[in-house]
Amino acid sequence: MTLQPQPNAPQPPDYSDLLEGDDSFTLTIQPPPGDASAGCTTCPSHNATHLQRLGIDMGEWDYVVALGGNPNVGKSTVFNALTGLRQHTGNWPGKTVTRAEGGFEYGGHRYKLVDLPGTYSLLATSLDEEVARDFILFGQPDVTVVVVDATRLERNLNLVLQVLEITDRVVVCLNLMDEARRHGLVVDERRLARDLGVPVVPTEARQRKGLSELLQAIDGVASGRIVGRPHRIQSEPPALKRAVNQLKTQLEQAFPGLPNARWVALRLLDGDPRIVEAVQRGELNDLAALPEPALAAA
Ligand SMILES: Nc1nc2c(ncn2[C@@H]2O[C@H](COP(=O)(O)OP(=O)(O)OP(=O)(O)O)[C@@H](O)[C@H]2O)c(=O)[nH]1
Ligand SMILES: [Mg+2]
Repeated sequence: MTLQPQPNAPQPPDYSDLLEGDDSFTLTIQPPPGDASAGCTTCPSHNATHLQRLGIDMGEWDYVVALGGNPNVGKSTVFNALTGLRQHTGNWPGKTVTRAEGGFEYGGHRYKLVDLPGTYSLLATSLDEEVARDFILFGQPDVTVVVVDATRLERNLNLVLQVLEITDRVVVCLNLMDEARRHGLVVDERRLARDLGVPVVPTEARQRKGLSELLQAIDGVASGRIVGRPHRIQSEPPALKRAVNQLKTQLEQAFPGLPNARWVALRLLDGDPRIVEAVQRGELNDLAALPEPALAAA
């Protein structure tokens, strides 16, 4: 990642390193929905590349997308722009306290989008953080979009790196780019994408800028056209590796189908009281289902 103290013309994102089996795939800026130049809104080719906001009226969906990130970085603003719903937004942290769900259609697929409370870490300390953590870890989203504040990258990347430890199906939404510009910060998003090994899409969600590119990246990762190759910590001491593997096997036997058993094993070894309790009570598989999602206002 490079922060340069002078503004540059924004470069189109380049995910060529991450593309799998489709060399022809390029990121092009689509006209915004409703644009008069967009052509006939009823023809299939239009609908294949344009966003249709489905609100709470999702019906069946092809993919589930989680929207995670630190508090107050614009997650609900992105959620509202893509679903047409009106989740509470405002300029202070902690507005979203439970998960909300809405839908959209893009690229011929139907998506369920899940707006999560803000969290600094997957090592949750508050109830809202647990809601986010549990969904990212156990809700088995097809894509996790981590929204980050471009003006506070270092702090925000902590969560990104934790999420990259558990899944490679990640898109980083580099939001508040207008604020970064105002502060004279230029983020080298191509370098960041290369360093992280997943797509990084600059956005200004309040102005609805960059959302076409965000949708293309989500669609690419969901469909498998874009395959993330995150850099992970390799230097695990052999004793830890043995203990984790042993515990992981036991967890998988006790909770068949449990996603991210390795992460749970690490938390148990660390003595995380909530995870210890969930294991003792046999509730581990229920974590992602609690609490019920809020129905966002249409
Ligand atoms: N300047 C600017 N403001 C933005 C942008 N995106 C969102 N905002 C504003 O940032 C504030 C926080 O946005 P929210 O969408 O509520 O943030 P959140 O991440 O859902 O917050 P929590 O639910 O509290 O974690 C709101 O005032 C938004 O209008 C952006 O790209 N640029
Ligand atoms: Mg929110």
